[in-house]
Amino acid sequence: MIRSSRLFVSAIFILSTVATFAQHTEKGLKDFYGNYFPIGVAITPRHLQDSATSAFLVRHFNSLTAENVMKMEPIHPEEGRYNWGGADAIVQFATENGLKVRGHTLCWHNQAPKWMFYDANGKLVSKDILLGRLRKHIHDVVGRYKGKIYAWDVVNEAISDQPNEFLRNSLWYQICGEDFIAAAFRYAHEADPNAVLFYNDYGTEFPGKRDKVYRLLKKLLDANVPVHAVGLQGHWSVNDPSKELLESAIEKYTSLGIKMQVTELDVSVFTNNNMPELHSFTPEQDQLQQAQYAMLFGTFRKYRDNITGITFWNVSDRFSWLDNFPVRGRKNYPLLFDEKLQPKKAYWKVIDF
Ligand code: HAH
Repeated sequence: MIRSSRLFVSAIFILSTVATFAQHTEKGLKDFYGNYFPIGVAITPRHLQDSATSAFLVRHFNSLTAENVMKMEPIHPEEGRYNWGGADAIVQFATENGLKVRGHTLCWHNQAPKWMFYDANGKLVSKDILLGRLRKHIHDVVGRYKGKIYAWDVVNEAISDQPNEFLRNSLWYQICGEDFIAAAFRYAHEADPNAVLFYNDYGTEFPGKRDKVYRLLKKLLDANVPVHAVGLQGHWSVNDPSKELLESAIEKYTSLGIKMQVTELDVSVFTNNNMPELHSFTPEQDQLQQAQYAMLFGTFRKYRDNITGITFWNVSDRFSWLDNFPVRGRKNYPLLFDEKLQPKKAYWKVIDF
């Protein structure tokens, strides 16, 4: 009797050890791409407080980006005051669990604090003052995570969407002209000479924007500005981009001799700005999304020598920034995991090669 219950206890022990082992070794998305490139995801520090979500992150991803907490306004809301908490938590979690971190972003026209551009009398500051503030910001943020954040989106979205305009008419541009771009890269390189420095933008596959991004990169490289790579945000849809446009963009950028990443991938199921009558993921959307994800990852694999990372913008269809953009309150289903964190059909397409 004693002997059989001991046997029973040891059997349970062995089974539970095997189960734990299986759980830890269950393959995730990143494992299928181990010989290709890291697979990342944009998160908020809150994801790390929930053990089921953090285990899910570690299973599927080997790189993290902060969706918001490293942006200029959240991290540096007043001159001389920083909110390090969220950024520190993400970097610490990544370090403890062996994930890489991409920093996002150091110089952008959105989510930049007002104080950066104005003096005490509410007047726009001079170019010298603004560049001094930018330098201080970049040195403080990049310096704090030196050696822990391997890549930075230094400048985000500086190119204009207007057909007859080259650079976006932001406060950065109004005050500094185009010089703020080269300056931002130089400051980041001073602060961490080993960090890989990116110019990051959206719509980078469409010929008008693509040619402007190419022109900017070429100009920076010709002037020996330390720009090392281009980030295609990858806010795409079930229709866009086509394989042809994606390939021609990849070839055009990499002809400059720089690396690239897809930094903010999602595939919207909508192709217009209408509010649908039905808030659900339809079988037609599912089919189109599977095909689009299969095409995208097939292309990424083909260009593995040039592509050094793919990062998803948000974790699962439970929440996406696209639930509120460009149409507020329109639920989207742009990611590889559903609202219960289960893999969608598109997931199986992405790992089927
Ligand atoms: C991105 N912009 C930003 O890089 C990222 O920081 C943010 O969290 C979400 C999306 C995409 C974008 C935009 O800001 C304006 C128009 C189109 C696309």
